Amino acid sequence: MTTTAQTPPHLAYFERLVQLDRPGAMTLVERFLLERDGDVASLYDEVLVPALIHTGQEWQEDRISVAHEHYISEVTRDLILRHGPRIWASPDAIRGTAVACCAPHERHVLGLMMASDILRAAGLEVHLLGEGAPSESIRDFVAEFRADVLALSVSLPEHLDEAAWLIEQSRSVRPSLLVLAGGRALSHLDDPASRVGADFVACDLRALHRQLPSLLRGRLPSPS
Ligand code: B12
Repeated sequence: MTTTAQTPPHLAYFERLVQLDRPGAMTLVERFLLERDGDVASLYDEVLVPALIHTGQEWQEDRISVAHEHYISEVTRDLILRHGPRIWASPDAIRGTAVACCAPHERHVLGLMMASDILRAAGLEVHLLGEGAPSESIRDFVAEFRADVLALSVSLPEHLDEAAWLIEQSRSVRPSLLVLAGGRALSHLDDPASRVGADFVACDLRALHRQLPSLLRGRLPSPS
């Protein structure tokens, strides 16, 4: 593929990384952010997420290798870590705590990292546990640190039952917990929140950003 001025930014980003042009991909992202007044949520929604989905298709159709797909994921992880903090609320605006993790056995963590940045922008201190923590340990962590919010990500349908169990367990030790969930496994369901017992499910970051103020209202001190 040749990239032109009309090439959608996610494909231009993907193409840079197919050529192992990491500096080029980073420059493209910087330019995108400059044009969007530093809107990191748009960077996620319009560049990084569709680029990852495209990467999955290219991998499935054997046009890129597994190693290449890992490389693209890792560069994308670096970019989330680099640009996400631009939108975090300042430390004096923190008014609640969230624990963010993948469902047990789930390794797809990039969506959770992006969602965590949206939560941090809304004034939550997010303790990101990432992938691989066992359910009992997550439950105990939620209780010990008196989390206000549990943010859970589940990409593979075979992890839905464990996600539901984790949510039930976490609620049993912390009844006031607000449970937010997202991830590919929930995106095709008719009633995803009931399937896992979450209060709210968002499969795109705009929906999360829009709904957060009303979801948090009454649970956390109002922003001053
Ligand atoms: C990168 C990747 C990997 C990487 C993950 C690296 C990492 N550190 O995250 C690795 C290599 C580990 C991997 C492994 C596997 N993968 Co994979 N992977 C992908 C790929 C290409 C991108 C995933 C991604 O980051 N997507 C983008 C994110 C941002 O999307 P998202 O998670 O849905 O998140 C969005 C929303 O859902 C929401 N959200 C997410 N979490 C949360 C949480 C909260 C609280 C909220 C509010 C919102 C929210 O916000 C995000 C932004 O919009 C996808 C392709 C695709 N279509 O996604 C395949 C894909 C998901 N993988 C797939 C498969 C099959 C696998 C493996 C089974 C392969 C194998 N044989 O080993 C393993 C399973 C590992 C496991 N146990 O989890 C399939 C899944 C098919 C299915 N059954 O549904 C896909 C779709 C590829 C394909 N086309 O076949 N994978």
